[in-house]
Parts: sequence; C-alpha cells; structure tokens
Amino acid sequence: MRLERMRNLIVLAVVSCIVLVAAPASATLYETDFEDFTIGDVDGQDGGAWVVNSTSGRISDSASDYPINGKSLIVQEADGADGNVSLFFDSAPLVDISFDVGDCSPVRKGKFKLYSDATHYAVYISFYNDGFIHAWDGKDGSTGVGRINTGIAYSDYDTTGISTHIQIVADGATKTYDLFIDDSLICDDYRWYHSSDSINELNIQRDAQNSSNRLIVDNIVVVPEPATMLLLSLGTLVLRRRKA
Ligand SMILES: [Ca+2]
Ligand SMILES: [Ca+2]
Repeated sequence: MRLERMRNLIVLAVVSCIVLVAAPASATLYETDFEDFTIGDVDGQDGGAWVVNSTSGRISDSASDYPINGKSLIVQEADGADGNVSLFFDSAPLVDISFDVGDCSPVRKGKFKLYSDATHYAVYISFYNDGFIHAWDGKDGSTGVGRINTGIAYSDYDTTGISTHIQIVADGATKTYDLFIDDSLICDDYRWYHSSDSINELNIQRDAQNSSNRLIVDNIVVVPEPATMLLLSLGTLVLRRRKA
C-alpha cells in the first residue's frame, strides 16, 4: 500500500514536470531575444510583427548602445519626433506580457502601452521623467484615478545588462491588469484605460528630446493567459485524474 502510494506520487511528480515544461511553450503568442534579427531598422522584421511609426526603431549589438546582452531593440527619437515602435501579435482577451528594459535614462519618458486597435489602449505604463515608474489606473474610457506613481525607481542597466523586468497580466473579462516589477506585484487590478476587451499590440515609445535618449528593450514574451494560472489549473487537473 505504501509502495503503491509512493509510486503514484512519483508518477504525479513526473507528469507535473512534463506539464511545467510543455505548458508555457505551447501557449506562447510571441517570444524574442532579438538574437536572430538583422542589425538595423526593425520595421518589417520577424514576418512583419514589428512596425515602426517613425524612423527610430532599430536592432543593435553595438557596445555603445548596449554592451552586454547581444542584440537588443533600441527606441530613440528621430528629428524631434517621438520614437514609436509596435509589436503585433494574435489578439487575445487575456495576455501575460513580459520584457526587460535595459536603459531608460530619466530625462524624458519611456512608455509601454497595450493596444486593442489603432486608437484604443488598455494598459499604460510609463518610465516617467521623475525617475519613477508610473501606471494608469483607468481614466479615459473608464472611471478611475489616472496616473499613479508606483514609487519604484528605475535606473541604467547593471552588470546583467538589465535595469528592470516588467510583467503585465491584462484581463479583458474584468478590464483590469496586474503589474509586476522585478517579479513583485506592484499594481493589483488596475483598471484598463479604454474599455477594450482584447490586446494585440505592444507599443513602445520614447519621448522626443534629443537623440542620445534611448530606450532599450530585450527578451519579450507574450503568453495568451497568465502562465502561472495555466500551470496551476493543469496541476489541479492532474490531481483530479489521479483521485478519480
Ligand atoms: Ca538580446
Ligand atoms: Ca490581480
């Protein structure tokens, strides 16, 4: 009896490991570390997933841009206009999107928005020009308090080449999102900015001021639902099956 119980536990452990390994890969909508990209203009790269709305989005491995993590996305203003780059992926009502910010000198703002169409965005995170990360809790299309200072400061990249790890879990059913900064939950259930119900675009913007102000982004992963929730639900399913 004890032996059978132990064997069941081992089987459960093995199945859980397989689920842990398989679930995120099969669910991923988009993922890149930019290492397969061509150096230069990011516009049209990766099967047209990337669209540049000005001339200021490029891929670089130059030591003067980013000396540590190989190729990265550099968003920079051009000729006085905001640097404006978009990543498009399959529309989803629930997205878990994460990326690393390598450099955002606190002179002008760096902005990250999740759009559902050309004009409506749900989530708006700003590396504000006071040196802190700000997040919008509702406002325009919904009632809400607007821009909130998270109290989390950002800085230049460190020896790992990364300044800040951002994760946003946006839910179209409740029209809310959670913001994790360096794996800590900082904003819980903030309301969407516009009352959209799905997400299909990550827009990255660098406010215009001068060309030395760069915003550097790397290691982007887009999953169509929170990876941790998916694993939990699959784990529960396995447990139920074992019990039946
Ligand atoms: Ca990279
Ligand atoms: Ca939440």
